[in-house]
Amino acid sequence: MGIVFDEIIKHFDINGEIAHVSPHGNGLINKTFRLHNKQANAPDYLMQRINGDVFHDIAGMTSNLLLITTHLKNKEVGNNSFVSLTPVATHSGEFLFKSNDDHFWRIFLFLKDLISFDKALNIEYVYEGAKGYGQFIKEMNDFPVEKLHVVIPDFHHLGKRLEQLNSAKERANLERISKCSSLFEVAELQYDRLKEMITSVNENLLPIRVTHNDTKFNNILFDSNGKSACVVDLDTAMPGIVHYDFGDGMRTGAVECAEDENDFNKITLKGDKIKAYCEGYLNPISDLLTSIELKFLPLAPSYMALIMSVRFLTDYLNNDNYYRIEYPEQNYMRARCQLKLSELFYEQREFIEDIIST
Ligand code: GN1
Ligand code: MG
Repeated sequence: MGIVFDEIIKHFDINGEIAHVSPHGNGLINKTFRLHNKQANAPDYLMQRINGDVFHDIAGMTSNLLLITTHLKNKEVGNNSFVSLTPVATHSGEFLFKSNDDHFWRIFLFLKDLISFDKALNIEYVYEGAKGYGQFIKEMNDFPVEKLHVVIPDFHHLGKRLEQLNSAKERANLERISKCSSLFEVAELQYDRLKEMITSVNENLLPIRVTHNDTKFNNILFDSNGKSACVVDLDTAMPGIVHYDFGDGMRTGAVECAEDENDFNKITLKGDKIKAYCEGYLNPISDLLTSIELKFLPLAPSYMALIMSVRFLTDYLNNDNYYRIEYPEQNYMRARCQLKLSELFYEQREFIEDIIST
């Protein structure tokens, strides 16, 4: 991609000497690279180019990152398996560097003993991944949420996401619109089914906490014993409701299929995974959640799968200018799969309620 990495790396306060740079991870928004150190006794690093089309408040996002990682660092003591990300400063003490082509870059220490997975390997990983995200809520519970910037306003506001879809429809090409017409109908139906929760969210009836807001299964790192050890990708960590994290984690961590599963028959749910996810997530925070939070928790996976579907659909109609795609119809496939999951999770709401209440 013609990036002169050395020109960026040299501005950061790193140890050793970087031998080579390789692409890292499966994020859809930022570009991520691993910096491999030449010196065995010096660490590797993780370098990211922040997507400025998506993130307009990069200063606010970096302020959040520093506040959260500092807070989590203080919690590491006595918490032997849970670690925080470590951002690396530039020589002038900033945690960002702007390159000549106006891109923002940042660097973290690379956590070489920890690993992420796009899908849970087995039921223990479902439990542990969920527990890691629950732990994040717990550790941030004594942090003053008002100190955090709202990095992307209305990020998980379903009504506004539907409005964006409707305005994308007005501009989209007819072929794409007609391909999606049955999805539009199902999305509206799901929206109506979730109305009570949506109204409660819009009326601010649910407690605002520090939430991660992007709890995909691959944003949790595991140690070699399969224990969740670190929550990564804090870009959208900001004030939110616990349902965003619980729901988003469930739609990726407790399912059988990929986010863009093409084979409709493979889009299924299994009770044991849902159960493991609920139990893992609630383990660290069962004493913390209020009755109104618990009331809407069973609808959260359906809510989050619907919002993802609407966002993927919007991007498909906008000719794929937001999410990274690997094949032409990927956003359509993602939208179709997430909509199906929204329906399936809705059917599981009583099952989830039973697990939560026992
Ligand atoms: C994006 O880049 P990544 O994979 O961390 C998106 C999330 C979506 C996710 C869907 C800022 O996250 O909201 O859930 O893709 N992040 C942003 O896979 O839009
Ligand atoms: Mg992300």
